[in-house]
Amino acid sequence: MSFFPRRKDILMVTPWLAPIVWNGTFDIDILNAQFHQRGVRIGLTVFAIKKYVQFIQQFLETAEKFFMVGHQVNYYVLTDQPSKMPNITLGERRQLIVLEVPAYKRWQDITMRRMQIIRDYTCEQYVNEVDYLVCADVDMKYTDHVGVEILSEVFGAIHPGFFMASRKDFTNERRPQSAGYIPHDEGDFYYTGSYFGGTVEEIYKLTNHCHHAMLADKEKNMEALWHDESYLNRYFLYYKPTKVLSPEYVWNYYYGDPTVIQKKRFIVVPKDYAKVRDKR
Ligand code: 4GW
Ligand code: MN
Repeated sequence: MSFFPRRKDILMVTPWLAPIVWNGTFDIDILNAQFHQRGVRIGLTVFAIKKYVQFIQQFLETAEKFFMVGHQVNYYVLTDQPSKMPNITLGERRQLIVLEVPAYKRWQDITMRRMQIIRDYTCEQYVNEVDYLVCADVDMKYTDHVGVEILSEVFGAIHPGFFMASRKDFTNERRPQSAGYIPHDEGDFYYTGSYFGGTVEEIYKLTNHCHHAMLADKEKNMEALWHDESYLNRYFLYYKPTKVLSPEYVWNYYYGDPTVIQKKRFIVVPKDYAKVRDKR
């Protein structure tokens, strides 16, 4: 029955013919065989700066259970407090690499400067060690399978709050002067800033582009509405992802438990804002 669509309740392919990855649309055994044949190496980058160090243990422990099981994985944890990194026993062919990075004063800079830092480590280190990079927020945990089905040249994930929204309601940057600008009648999906990835080369291009967009705005004393997420959305409008992850891959129970989301694979850990955030 291979000529019948696997699911009829969701969009399985974008208008530019990139797969949208949903539960039930792929055969993980075929994909695993293909990626094992190539001996693929995967890097997972995650930032744990200031009070966000408290999220790293659960992030890594759940990644050990669900993220790319059976494949070679390098965790790159970028932190201002290397001594606070947990001691975790990792599976075979999995390693933890802690990289010390500065803690910017403003939280907007902490999140936005991730683009610059990833870019810099991409040519210095990642390119020698891995084939693909997955870049994630740390205030998350894995709760179900996330494997090689997500990998492709460059991929983004649909924000869980916007997969049913119309494009005029996407929270894109709407000021034409901003380097994150997207007009009301443009934009394919609203992508989350919490999860993206691709080949090391493509992630170099993506992070370099987003970093320069941020700098261009800074020159004008501007900052896009949702910071790095806005620049990422603008990037994906012009450089379309070759795979799009459904919100299964970045679910947030704040948006409930709709039946179309059959699996919640990677979910937002609710934050006690008073404990993790500064007042500024
Ligand atoms: C407000 O006080 C802050 S602090 C907002 C973000 C902060 C922050 C973010 C931080 O102090 N340390 C840190 O490591 N981050 C990293 O940026 C961390 O990886 C986090 O997951 C990512 C994005 O910030 P977020 O998760 O708070 O953003 P949302 O709420 O949009 O997921
Ligand atoms: Mn987050």
